[in-house]
This record gives sequence, structure tokens and C-alpha cells, in this order.
Amino acid sequence: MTFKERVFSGVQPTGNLHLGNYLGAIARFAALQDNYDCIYCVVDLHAITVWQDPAELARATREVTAAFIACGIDPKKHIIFNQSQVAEHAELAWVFNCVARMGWLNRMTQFKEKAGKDRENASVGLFAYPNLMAADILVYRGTHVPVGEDQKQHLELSRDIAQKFNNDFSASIKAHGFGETFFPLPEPLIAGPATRVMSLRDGSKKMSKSEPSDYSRINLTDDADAIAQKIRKAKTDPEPLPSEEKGLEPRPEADNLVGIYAALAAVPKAQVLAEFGGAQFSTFKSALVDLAVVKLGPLGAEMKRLVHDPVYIDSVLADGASRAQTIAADTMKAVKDIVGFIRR
Ligand code: AQP
Repeated sequence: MTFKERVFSGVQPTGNLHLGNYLGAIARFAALQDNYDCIYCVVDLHAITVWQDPAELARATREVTAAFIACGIDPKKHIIFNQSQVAEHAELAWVFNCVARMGWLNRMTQFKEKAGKDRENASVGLFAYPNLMAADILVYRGTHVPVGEDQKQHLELSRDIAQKFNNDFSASIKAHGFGETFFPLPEPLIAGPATRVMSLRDGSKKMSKSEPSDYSRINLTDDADAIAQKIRKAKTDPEPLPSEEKGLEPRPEADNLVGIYAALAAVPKAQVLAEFGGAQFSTFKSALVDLAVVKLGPLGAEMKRLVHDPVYIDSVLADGASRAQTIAADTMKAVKDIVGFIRR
């Protein structure tokens, strides 16, 4: 069966958005809008899988929305909304809680990392997070999902859930006239030189909102001085930059900075090394500061302007939610028929 191509992706409103969220996800969201119908969601239901201060959650939800718009996503042509306004996400997630197997979720590395040693005290929601993510995508029968490398395993689980639903209910899917399969198997779109941006303080850890040190990340709302300071203080090694990519393999911090430069300049890493191979980090970091300030400065300024207009932001979310819900409600009607739920 062929499905209408549709892009879906989400970002959690869990703190300050950073360069990893931008290069790994949001910048690519904007790039896809010419070729696909896109639905971009601020996933506030995912955010509360760990404690969120209510006022801060609302602030961060508007900030992520502002980032989507500032990056160039057109909220009229495409859909931008926050997840909790479309109840069908949670409804389908419950069905998927009953399709997915405990063993599948037990293998999820992000749960292990986030729950840490205190597993018994983690929320049930944090464990079931990948089922809700599958519902987010599949309630729109999404076919393509742009994400950073860290979400690859969750995407594979979404495919497994879609496949198992299609198998478990194959007779009912056919009997209700939906053809051979109901859900597409969504494909991850993970590409480019910055699918996993690492911490500026430790090249073995990904850049993350929840890392306590603000020097580990560049926030999208950082001003030019903060960007410059963070890049100048970024951990490096004493060797000059290599001329070829192979030379970056044993040098995670150098590899990370070169990847960031390449992604911001929209060129391959090899081209960055052709220009800076043999240069000292002081020279390279100065060039990276200039590039980062040029690329991120206007974006941060536009985000700050937009968050000062919550009435506009909330109207974008309400309009997006109502258009998203039209699609999601159709899917849920069909799912209810397929599963055997009596409905009005
Ligand atoms: N370091 C990263 N490099 C590339 N892509 C990244 N993403 C996150 N970190 C990096 C991608 O950004 C999108 C939104 O992520 P999210 O906010 O939904 O969740 P996350 O992956 O849990 O983000 P953080 O910043 O690491 O938050 P915390 O600290 O709360 O865990 C996703 O597509 C993700 O792949």
C-alpha cells in the first residue's frame, strides 16, 4: 500500500533550545517544507515524563514555537501546535501501550540513561515515552521523521509498533476496507554533518538541555558575547587541525567543532578541513565564532521578538491544533473500528 508522504517531528519544551536541537532537528524541519506536508509539534506531554515547573513549561512551549517560526517554518502552509491540545495522541498511545511489548521498551537506551540508577523512582510515562512517540507520528500516518541520531532507536520502535498493529489486526483492517496495512512504517531522516552535536565540555556526551553546565551548549537565545565565550572555552586538544576526516577519528572534541562549522556553513566536513587543515584551534575557533554569530544571531533575536507576543504564538498553536485534530480524529475513528471499540 502507498501512503501519502507526510513529515512529522517534535521537540520537547524542557529548557533552553540549543545548537544540537537546531542542527539535528529544527533547521532540517524548515528545509523539508518545500517538498512535504509537514506537522511540527511541541511535545509537552513528553516533557512531563520528568518534573516540569508549570509556569516554565508554558514559557518553554512558547519558546519552542517561536524557534520553529524564527527558523522559517510557515505555520499557515504547514502545521505547528502543542501536543496536549490534540487528545488523540494520548488516546492512540494507550492502544500502543497494549501493542508494544515490555521487552521492547526494556531495551531503550534513553530510558536507561534518563532513569539512571534510581529506576524504581522513574515515572511510568518515562518508560512508556516511545509508545507516545509512535502515536505522535502514526496518528497522522506520518511517513518521514527528521530527528537527531539519539532518536534512532525510538524510531525503530515506532516501526515495530506499526508493523505489529498491522499484523495483529490484519483481518479487521481488511474487513473495514483499509486495504492490507493501516499504518505506514515511518522512516527516520537522519542526515548531515551534525546529527549528534556533542557537549562543548566533553566530546563523549551529547549536547543536552538538561546538562547543568551552560558552557556545555550554545543556546539559541545566547547573544554574540555568550556564543564567543563558549566557543573560546570549548574543550580541544593541543594538536593543529588535521587535513583529512580520518585524522578526526580519535579526537572527539575537534570532530565536534568541525561538524558544527560544516553544518552551519552547509558544506561537507572535508571542505572545512581543506580550508583549516594545519591551523591552530585559536584560528579555527575565531572563524567558528564569526560564523556562529552570523547564523544564530538573527535567529535568537527573532525568537526573543516572537516570545514577547504570546497572543500571536498562542493563536498559531490553536490554529495548528485544530487542523492537526481533523487529521488525528479521522485516524482514531478508523483505529476504533479496527480494534473493535463501539463509537458514537
Ligand atoms: N545533541 C544533539 N545533536 C543533534 N540533535 C539533537 N537533538 C537533541 N539533542 C541533539 C534532537 O533535537 C530534537 C528535539 O529533541 P528533544 O528536545 O525532543 O529531546 P532530547 O533529545 O531529549 O533533547 P535534549 O536537549 O538532550 O534534552 P534533555 O536534556 O532533556 O534530554 C530531536 O530530534 C533530537 O534528536
